[in-house]
Amino acid sequence: MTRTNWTRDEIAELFDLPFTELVFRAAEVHRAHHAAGEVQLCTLLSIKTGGCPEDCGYCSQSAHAKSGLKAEKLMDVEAVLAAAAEARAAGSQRFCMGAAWREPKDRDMGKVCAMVAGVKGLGLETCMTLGMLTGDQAKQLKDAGLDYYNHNIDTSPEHYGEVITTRTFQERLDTLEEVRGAGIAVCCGGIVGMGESRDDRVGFIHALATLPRHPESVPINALVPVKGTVLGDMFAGEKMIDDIEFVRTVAVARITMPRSMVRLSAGRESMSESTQALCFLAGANSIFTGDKLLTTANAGDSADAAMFAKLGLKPMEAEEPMRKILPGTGRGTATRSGVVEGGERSEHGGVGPLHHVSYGPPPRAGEELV
Ligand code: SAM
Ligand code: DTB
Ligand code: SF4
Repeated sequence: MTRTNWTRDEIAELFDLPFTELVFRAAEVHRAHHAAGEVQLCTLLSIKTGGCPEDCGYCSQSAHAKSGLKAEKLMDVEAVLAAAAEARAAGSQRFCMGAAWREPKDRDMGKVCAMVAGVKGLGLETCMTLGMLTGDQAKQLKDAGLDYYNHNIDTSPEHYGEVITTRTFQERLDTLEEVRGAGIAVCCGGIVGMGESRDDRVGFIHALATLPRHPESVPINALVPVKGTVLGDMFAGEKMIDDIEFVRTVAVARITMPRSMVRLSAGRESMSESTQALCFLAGANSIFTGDKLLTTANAGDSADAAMFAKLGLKPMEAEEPMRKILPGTGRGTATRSGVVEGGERSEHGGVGPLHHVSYGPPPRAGEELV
């Protein structure tokens, strides 16, 4: 039974564990629910860049920031599909499309839904992040075939107002409820290294781990300091978050949300391979691939292929554990062999550069995920 009744004290105690004990426990939980040597590959595309009316202090795309980013119009469907085809060729499993909107306008929904249907038609999982949604917009996205919606709480309820003033923490939760109500899987996480305290990191994980149902995906971003943003300028030249504290956050997310995919998201470009390896050991099992996130640089496929080879990691091909029980997905049980019992064999993976690295020894026979 997955717990959603974690207390803040329990989460604080996990953070306080000796580091090696915490990572060991997280690795045990990881192995009980996931294929520990497999990492899911996702690719991001900014389908509508810049000019956002929100004032998120970390974001290059906010109209309040002086990042020098030029506001662009919503991309054409064909251009999005071309980028998705490229991502698939590079071995990505999921294509995540992000728009710098407070919320989508109803007049944009037709184009956005066509993007979802088209990307899905290429055999990729789809994820969108478009800001706040009404119930009706969430339903339209679901009908178009959207698998995931990303909407982050970003930080603890207490720290939230220090980072964003134009929308509330509660409004984020309301959109998450609309997404759930429409039957779309939830991707929800946040950012560490925004000047928050340890107690805020406890509150951040607590808010996620006590949602009525855990998010299927939990992206943990390390702040990418962008010049001209409030937070980028505040932390210019400083180390935003200690590596060990970052790994602790990943480990606590893994322990408290055992079946969720924990994504090592923004900030990898400036992270050492050793820190990333510790994150994988502590239960991170998803990354963004490619040279670019939305507007900032990412590690890049060749660096990741080299890291996967060095660490003996393998791109994930099986369906993740929480989705096989999501109503209406028709998915079966994921196993280490990539076979989806009672469902179809995953059609993803095995095609891109990251699939051609040497992965180390195969899993032992009979070892299954659940
Ligand atoms: N406008 C939509 C929204 O805010 O929900 C979608 C796009 S927004 C860029 C998606 C997420 O990216 C944010 O919630 C935040 O967690 C993350 N993000 C944005 N800028 C970042 C940065 N500089 N460093 C780390 N994460 C960042
Ligand atoms: C998430 O939590 N991280 C991704 C995705 N969701 C949309 C975005 C990271 C953005 C990093 C800053 C940028 O490239 O603009
Ligand atoms: Fe806009 Fe999203 Fe950036 Fe906030 S994070 S400024 S809502 S694009």
